[in-house]
Amino acid sequence: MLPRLSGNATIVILTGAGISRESGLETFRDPDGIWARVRIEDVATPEAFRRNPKLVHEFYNARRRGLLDPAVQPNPAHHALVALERRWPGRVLVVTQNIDDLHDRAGQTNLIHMHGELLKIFCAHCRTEQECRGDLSVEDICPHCQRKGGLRPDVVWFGEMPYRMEEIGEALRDADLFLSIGTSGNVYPAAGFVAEASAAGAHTVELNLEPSSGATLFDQAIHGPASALVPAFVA
Ligand code: BV8
Repeated sequence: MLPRLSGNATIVILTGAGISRESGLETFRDPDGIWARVRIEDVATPEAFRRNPKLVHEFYNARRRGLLDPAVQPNPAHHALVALERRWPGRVLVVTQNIDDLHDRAGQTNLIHMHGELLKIFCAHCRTEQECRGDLSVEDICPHCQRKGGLRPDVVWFGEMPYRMEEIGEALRDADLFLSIGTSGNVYPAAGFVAEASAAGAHTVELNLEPSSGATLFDQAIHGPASALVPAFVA
């Protein structure tokens, strides 16, 4: 159950791959996760894309196809966060590290995709963004600048700056409650949000299958599957 908060309290929620696991998407650092079968340095850095764009496209094309599988749908954890946003008189901001669109599909409106979105691409030459629901290849030509080889997934790779950090920082400074859901707490700057929210006086809670790397930094930690924990916690 939510802790006692004033009616106009600000709630900031960080989500990670664990919230989408029960929707059928893989996590990264679990024993059966993505980084157990591919190396970060091969597929999720700007250098990897320069070295072998074909391999990087194949990696994201497969994940895009997986996301668009009709069996992959928002689960009760995504829906519970939407219900919270709709009923809460104060501000609810969801900051997701996930590049899937399951929060969007569930109906979350106050949402920041800090690591980008799998169903968007941009041209590295002219920066034009567009939606993408099919496969991408090194042969594709940007419809805006007509140049070849620049189209890339609109995701934040290691070594790149996550999106909308200023807005996130402001929200963390205003937060009365900070919830971290389904993240192992290994990737910065997101892994540092709990300390920022704590320093600003927020009550901090982790909801995760198991204790994360930063579990001891939270005021409260509850462990179990997100589809059960989140609806119960935000009820
Ligand atoms: C930056 C691309 C600055 C998109 C991803 C040394 C020290 C400190 C920092 C660094 C350092 N060396 C490098 C850095 C910085 C680096 C970093 O943090 N590295 C780490 C590995 C040490 N960070 C960056 O590079 C970031 N940028 O710092 O910019 C800068 C400054 C100046 C100039 C330029 C730049 C960029 C980070 C973005 C990386 N992009 N991927 C994609 O392909 O998806 S990271 C990848 O990890 C995903 O995006 C993912 O979102 C992110 C976090 O993972 P999690 O979501 O936590 O997933 P994980 O599998 O780890 O955990 C899942 C959890 O769920 C588990 O705990 C599990 O128990 C739980 N779970 C499972 N099932 C369930 C469940 N929980 C509940 N219910 C269930 N059913």
